[in-house]
Amino acid sequence: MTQQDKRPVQYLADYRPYPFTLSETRLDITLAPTGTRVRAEIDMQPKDARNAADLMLDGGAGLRLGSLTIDGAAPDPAFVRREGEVLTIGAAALPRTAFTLATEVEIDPEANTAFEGLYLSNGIFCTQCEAEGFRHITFYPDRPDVMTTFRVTLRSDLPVLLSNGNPVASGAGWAEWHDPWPKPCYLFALVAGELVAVRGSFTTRSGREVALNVWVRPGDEDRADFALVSLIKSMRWDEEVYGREYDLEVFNIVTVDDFNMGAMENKGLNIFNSKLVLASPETATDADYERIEAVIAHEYFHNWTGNRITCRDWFQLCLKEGLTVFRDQQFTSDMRSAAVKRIEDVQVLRARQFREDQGPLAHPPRPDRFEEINNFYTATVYEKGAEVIGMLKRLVGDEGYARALDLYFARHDGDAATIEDWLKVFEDATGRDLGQFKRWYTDAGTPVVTMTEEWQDGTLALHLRQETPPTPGQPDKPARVIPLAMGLIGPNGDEVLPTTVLELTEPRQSFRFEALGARPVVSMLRGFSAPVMLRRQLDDSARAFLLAHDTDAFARWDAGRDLALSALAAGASGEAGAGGAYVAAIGRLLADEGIDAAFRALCLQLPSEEEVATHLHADRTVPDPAAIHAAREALARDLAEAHEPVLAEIYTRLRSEGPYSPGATASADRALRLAALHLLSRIDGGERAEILFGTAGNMTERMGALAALVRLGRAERALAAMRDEFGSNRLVMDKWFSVQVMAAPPETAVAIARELAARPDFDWKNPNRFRALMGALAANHPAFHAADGSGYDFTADWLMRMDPVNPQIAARMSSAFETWVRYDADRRARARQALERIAALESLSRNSSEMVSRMIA
Ligand code: 0A1
Ligand code: ZN
Repeated sequence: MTQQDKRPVQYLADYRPYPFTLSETRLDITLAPTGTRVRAEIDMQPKDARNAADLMLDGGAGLRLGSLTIDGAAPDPAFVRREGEVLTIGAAALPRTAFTLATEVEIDPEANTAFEGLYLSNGIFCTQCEAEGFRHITFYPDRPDVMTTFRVTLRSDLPVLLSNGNPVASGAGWAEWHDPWPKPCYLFALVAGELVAVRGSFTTRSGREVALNVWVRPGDEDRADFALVSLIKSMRWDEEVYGREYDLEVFNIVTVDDFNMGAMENKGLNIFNSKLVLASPETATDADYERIEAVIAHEYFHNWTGNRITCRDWFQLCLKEGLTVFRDQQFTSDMRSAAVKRIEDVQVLRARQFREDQGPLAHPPRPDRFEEINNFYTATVYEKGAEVIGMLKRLVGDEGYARALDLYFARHDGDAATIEDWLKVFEDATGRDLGQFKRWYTDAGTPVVTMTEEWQDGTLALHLRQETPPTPGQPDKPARVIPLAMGLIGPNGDEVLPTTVLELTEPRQSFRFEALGARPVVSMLRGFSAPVMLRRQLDDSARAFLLAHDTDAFARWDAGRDLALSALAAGASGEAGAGGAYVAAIGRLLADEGIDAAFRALCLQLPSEEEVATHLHADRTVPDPAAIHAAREALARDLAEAHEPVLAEIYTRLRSEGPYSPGATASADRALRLAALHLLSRIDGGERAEILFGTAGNMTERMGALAALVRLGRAERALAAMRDEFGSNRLVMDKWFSVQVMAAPPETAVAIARELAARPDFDWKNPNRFRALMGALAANHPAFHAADGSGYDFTADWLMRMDPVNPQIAARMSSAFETWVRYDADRRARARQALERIAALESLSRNSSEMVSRMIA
């Protein structure tokens, strides 16, 4: 680790308020690629005039300090110390009353390849300050509980100069912005560049007109409309559903090509990874459109849940992220299909968060220690954080939730709050004691709920047991409160008990249902009412029965998934013909015209190989990646052979007609059509895919066809055509890189990745391009876990190359290894070796060092 990276582990228990209050921050920034000058004036006051405290400011090693004054005079140098990332001014050199600290620093945005702080992306100056990026712009108390108003002057010849808040004044080469809402510095942003705006406006419910701008590079204007429309929908929805109104005269969104994450909610100036804004039918898939709509909403919703009410410290990250994900999920459910959205969200949760919870990186939604906070922007903090709120809503009811949220906004507007504050609001609004519920925030791990049934004389008893496996640092976990939504279905398919929520609060608990005429089938965990793994003895015919009759769409889909998983698990352990029940059930589903396309498409998608591995591991079986792959391929082929006529009919009937629409109905038809295509391609040699690739008028179908061709190893022509047509479109070329590795047969994937990485257009310092390739290999389960260790080695080599350039990206990608302990001894040895090579790297970043040491602990 380098000198500046040395910093002790941070503990939640060590939280202390900042000893100074800030009343205004003024920044005057003269932009230049290698020498940007930042003048900062901070008006501040000690909180306790009698007990003087040292003034500690965060400041990265890249800040070249020019001058520092207090009320206009330089302090005695004996009282000024710069150590690591902290500048300390001794209390003796400070006034006891209000004072102004002024600093002047120079920074080098062009050299900033980590994309944290101020950097240049294709000639556009932009910033990323969450979580601790502001310290790379100027000396400052870089912590979320220090809030103040900002006044910013930007100086540059570039035509567009943006910062937070409202525009105050501008002239040739300068612009002034004022943000009247006190905020922590992680929400600061500036943008300067040659940009054009796609403009709109929104009138708030109290009649204020807000100017909306989506800023893109000239030439991209025709791909920004969807984002603008999504923004307007989000603004309206937040007023209607949460009563939240926007609070500035202008809302700016800027797209940049180099961005470590998806997007950022800077006050009034959201900055987006261009892949989450730019879309046209020819270049973006249905999934891209859905994600753009969701992320635009997510960032907008942060204006209240994140900005007006922020986090006291970074341990509370899920206070804003869990809630904002929950809100964007609600929004998407309202805009599209609630049932489909729920199933999609659970798929993501199981694939990413359950996986995280099973391995060495498991942590609670609210961690209590970290070395590098950027390593905690995880599926647990985001997606599980949202699930926890969903459970809370289920426990207190919709009305209780609405009352609690009103109280939250009323009580904490302008605050930097904690999870304790959040739970107290719910307790005060609903009268419910949430002491036990809090464990969902403080304890890691996915509870396993085991259910057994007992049937006698018209009474059904459900015996439930909960256990949460140990996770790092948390060997024993007490019982949690688990809301289990369930229903009962009679043998004739009628529902005999509509959805009821059982509250499991003890390690073991039984529930009885009496006076039942005949033994019903239990539909359990409806709507995925809690993020748990459910274990129950259910034979394939009962699963098929639920898939046919359950009234809850999620539970119905889940019954089909269970059937598929049990077929795949059996297939992977060498059992031949294990998928009979699943294949037959899918046949009935396909024949039922009453079932909508979206649902059928979801049921036709086999669980991913990663998911099968997670399932096996939870069952204490060592997954064999090659066997899982073979079993999945065999099951896909069985499905195709058994249902060829109906699949072919679906494929032909759902041919796209008319202009493209990214809406739920049209995209569901395309999803079903492509699911059919993928199965059919197992038996038609790829003929249909070849034709579709050549004729499709939208990227969704083209990519679907291309993936099928890549899997069959006959995509050469299609790939060349795509490169010729879209070689200059970065976002499409990211897909081009990705699909070749993600869908490649396992034997060839690593070699293909190697070849692609050697191409001159593998611009690896661009996070999207790096992720397109490395993320695709990590997602190709049998290739990443290739028996010869080539997947591990290739990934480790690139992580080592990326780490000094962009530690955040290297560290995030290293989580590809998080499941290494579940595999056989040979693979474990190879994975460990790869991780140890990374650990041994001289000057390894704090980011990667923390990740790797947690993984090999
Ligand atoms: N708050 C953003 C996510 C984000 C976090 C960190 C970043 O840079 C290191 C960038 C964005 C969100 O939830 O969308
Ligand atoms: Zn967020």
